[in-house]
Amino acid sequence: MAALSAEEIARYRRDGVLIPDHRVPAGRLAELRAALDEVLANNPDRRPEQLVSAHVSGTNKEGVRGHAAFLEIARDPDILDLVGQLIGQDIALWGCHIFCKPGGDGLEVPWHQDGHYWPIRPLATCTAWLALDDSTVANGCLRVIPGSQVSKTLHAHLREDRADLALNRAIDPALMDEAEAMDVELEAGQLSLHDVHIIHGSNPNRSDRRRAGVAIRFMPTTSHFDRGLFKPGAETGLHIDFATRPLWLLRGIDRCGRNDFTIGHDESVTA
Ligand SMILES: O=C(O)CCC(=O)C(=O)O
Repeated sequence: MAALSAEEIARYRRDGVLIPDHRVPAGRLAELRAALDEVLANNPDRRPEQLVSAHVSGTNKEGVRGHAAFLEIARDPDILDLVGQLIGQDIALWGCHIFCKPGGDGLEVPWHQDGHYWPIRPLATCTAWLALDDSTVANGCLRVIPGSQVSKTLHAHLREDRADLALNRAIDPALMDEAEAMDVELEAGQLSLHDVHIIHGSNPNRSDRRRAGVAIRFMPTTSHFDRGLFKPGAETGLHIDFATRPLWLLRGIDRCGRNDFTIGHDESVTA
């Protein structure tokens, strides 16, 4: 079992982010990178920072042609062991978003809290952000404000419809201090874990090296994925449809008893 120490768990609770001592094996990483190449080739009309539901193969209802390799990695027992120590052993997979920033023109991800957009009540999610390329300050690694999740407050976000942003909602700058930011630098195959309430974002990629990562979204099944809460795509500028988004029960049982694990699993969509 991939295990976090008591100190690491305490650090995650305090900071809202953790880089566990874990690496995806080289062979697996190579498969994922090949799958990424296919997803990029199959979605030429979609910005590569906006590849939502990349784990759903075929043409999914959110318009992205994903790849089963990303579903496979979401089922990885080591990753589930790590996540389970943070959110409990009843785990649902509800999302998987590739953020690939090409060298030279990779978009900025504005400072935001994910919880702002997500129809999960009570709001609880751990994201495993797996680096498919080395992710560094130079190529626009993930940045977080450690501790910003502790109060579990969702702060006001402002709408910014700029073509150079990967999302169109950004936290009101008066409500945070960028000087407190921590750069989450990772080598390809490493991952970070972050809490649903943490303030995070990333700079544009001004280097000539691609920065790709996949954000795998896990929630405890004590929470309800409430499909009716938001209108499709209304909140983020992303093409998302929570009404038809498939969920997978990966461990344990559906504790709240209200999650629907059948919707969106039409064979032609997820096969
Ligand atoms: O990959 C990035 O730069 C941003 C990731 C992000 O916003 C997320 O995982 O929620």
